[in-house]
Amino acid sequence: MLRETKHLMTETDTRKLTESDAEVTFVGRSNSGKSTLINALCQKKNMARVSQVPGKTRTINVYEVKPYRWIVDLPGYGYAVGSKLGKAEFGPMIEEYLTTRNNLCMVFVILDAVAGPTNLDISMISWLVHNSSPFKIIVNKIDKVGPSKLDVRKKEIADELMVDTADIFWISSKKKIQIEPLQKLIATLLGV
Ligand SMILES: Nc1nc2c(ncn2[C@@H]2O[C@H](COP(=O)(O)OP(=O)(O)OP(=O)(O)O)[C@@H](O)[C@H]2O)c(=O)[nH]1
Ligand SMILES: [Mg+2]
Repeated sequence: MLRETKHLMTETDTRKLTESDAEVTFVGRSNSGKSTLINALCQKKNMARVSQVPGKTRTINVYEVKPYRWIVDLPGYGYAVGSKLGKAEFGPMIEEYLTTRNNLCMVFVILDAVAGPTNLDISMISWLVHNSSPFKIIVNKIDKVGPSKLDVRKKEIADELMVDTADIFWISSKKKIQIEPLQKLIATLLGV
């Protein structure tokens, strides 16, 4: 479905991005697993760069599923070294990207199952609601929560976010748990 995805461009300036027909993006805390998830979705080992060190993705990385149909990997927030936080707290590059892309059809907000929603995640979600941006919440790294504790953890996170557990994608990018429903949604959103 998303297997033919290729790296298209890397930019530090959102104004240099060309037009797409449809794009989806991933935002979240640094180290929440955005790049790992993009690789899992596209069945790649090393297309998007992953690291043990937070702050790996410092640029906007565009991956092309089909011509003009994009998956965009953004820098993580909450990793302030070398970057001044902007007024929306998650950095000017992210905010500019989110406000200028005409064909952005979904923002996936990735949370870490162990860390749960941080203040920055909550402010990102509030910002998206406020700006009427379509978004979905993904909780990644569920493999790090013991199977016996998973249901309780899901309820805790959903309650903190004031949503239903069924409204969240619960996944593990590393162990490839529940990747397929997300692949299908992205393929539909991008019309591929
Ligand atoms: N256990 C576990 N580890 C994961 C999972 N997804 C990602 N990781 C690990 O989390 C670390 C960070 O992953 P990245 O994909 O680089 O995270 P990122 O959100 O792109 O980080 P930045 O680029 O810094 O914003 C790496 O060591 C990954 O192997 C998961 O589902 N389970
Ligand atoms: Mg990354």
